[in-house]
Amino acid sequence: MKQHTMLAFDLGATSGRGIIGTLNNNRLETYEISRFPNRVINIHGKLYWNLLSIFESMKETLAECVRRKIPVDSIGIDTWGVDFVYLGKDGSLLSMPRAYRDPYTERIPEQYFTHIPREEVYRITGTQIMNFNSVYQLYAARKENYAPHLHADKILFIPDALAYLLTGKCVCEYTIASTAQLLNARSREIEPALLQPAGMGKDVFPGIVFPGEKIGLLSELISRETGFPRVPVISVAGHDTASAIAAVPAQDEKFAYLSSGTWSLMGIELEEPIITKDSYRMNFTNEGGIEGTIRFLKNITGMWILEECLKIWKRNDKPYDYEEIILMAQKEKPFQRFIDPDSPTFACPKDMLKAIAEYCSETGQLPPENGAETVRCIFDSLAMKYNYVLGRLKKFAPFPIEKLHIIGGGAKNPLLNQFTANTTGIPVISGPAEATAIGNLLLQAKALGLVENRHDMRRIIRNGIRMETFMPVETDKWQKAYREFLNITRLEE
Ligand code: LFR
Repeated sequence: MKQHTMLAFDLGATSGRGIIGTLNNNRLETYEISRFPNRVINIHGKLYWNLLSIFESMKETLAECVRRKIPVDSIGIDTWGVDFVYLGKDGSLLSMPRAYRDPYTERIPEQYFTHIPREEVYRITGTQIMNFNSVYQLYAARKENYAPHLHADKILFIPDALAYLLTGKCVCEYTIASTAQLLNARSREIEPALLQPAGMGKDVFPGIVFPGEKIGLLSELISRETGFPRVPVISVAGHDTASAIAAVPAQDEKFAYLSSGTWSLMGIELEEPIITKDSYRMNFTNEGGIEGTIRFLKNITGMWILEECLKIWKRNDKPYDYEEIILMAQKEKPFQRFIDPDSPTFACPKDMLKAIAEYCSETGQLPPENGAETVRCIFDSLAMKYNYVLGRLKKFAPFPIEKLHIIGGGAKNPLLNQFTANTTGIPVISGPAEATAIGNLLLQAKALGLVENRHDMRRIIRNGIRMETFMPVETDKWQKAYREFLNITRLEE
């Protein structure tokens, strides 16, 4: 078999990366070729992503491949969900994309539900109600009379927007579209009625394409500018979480996954959506996966809280690295205080340390006094929240959940992996940490006809990475602390 080399662009809320993957005899070798910052920019109180800077970094990555003589056969792009850009009639970008943490959607869903009731929106889409979903962003933009919204001819989600900048072709990739709360979960098409309150019709979205289809060739202009050949840009699973889940190295279907990064996405893989009164009440989502699968999952606030604390410590001349943080937490006394990571106070506070301290005071607990106490509180609380969501997930799973696969950057935290095994009482298997990029690369390989299906993909991953298993220990102690966590956070079981 000819050796194939692919380039994955994997964009998260804090950084973007170019990853080269080479598939040779069913072995995938990967390495990072570029890494660039991604951040939110505040302009007159509105929060934006700097799409042009991302685009520039992508072009520099292409030029770097040329400099290093890497013979790339295709390109794929995955990013975070829900955000989008508006294009004008002439195809020009009307503005930078608003960032999902922009408070413009605060209290907007409730107003939207005066047009279409909340239950109805969930019944059609099966998507969890979160105020940053594209449907509410569009409605908020309409209410603001946001000029790009009023003049839009087309809307492209972030991976589609970047593919458009690279190829000039407009598509609406299915997995990323499924985060918008605009898709009909059954027909997998945009539901026009849901766009009406935002004053738009279905034709603002290009036709849906599925992972594995080709979007187009790299544009002649960029090819000339960078020296990079005109290879196909492939529609992978444009949503980072979908790409990550495609890369869960599971052997059978009896698993739950936790895709751990800025967000922690916990769920199961299904053949059909589950849209019931209970899934509505517990706000589980049915996002689109590869090969017709459904990602039945829940968003849990993940490393975001820690990332925000790290930023503050860095500003205060305490630039802790990840290993130090883990060591600090390990040495600290357990279960001194708990937070609910998903409390709205942690969504976008000006000062995360203050937000944690206030939460503790309000719930009758002593606020953390130093970095070690803070990180221990974050890790204890995350592990507890994972157990809480897993308990709910078990009620829906059509199979016994026998293990939890933790993938993504957060999988590199052995302490939290062990805590999670202890609190959930099931084995935790960690890795790959690079799941999003690996999923992206193997979906390109599938589009090129090099692998057959997700089972093949997962076998390649299993053979190629080091996985670690964490068996539950001290479960009684953790169960007791879990009761305490439920008491403090007032979460109902
Ligand atoms: C993870 C993620 C989640 C999505 C959140 C916001 O990076 O894509 O799946 O809910 O970001 O887009």
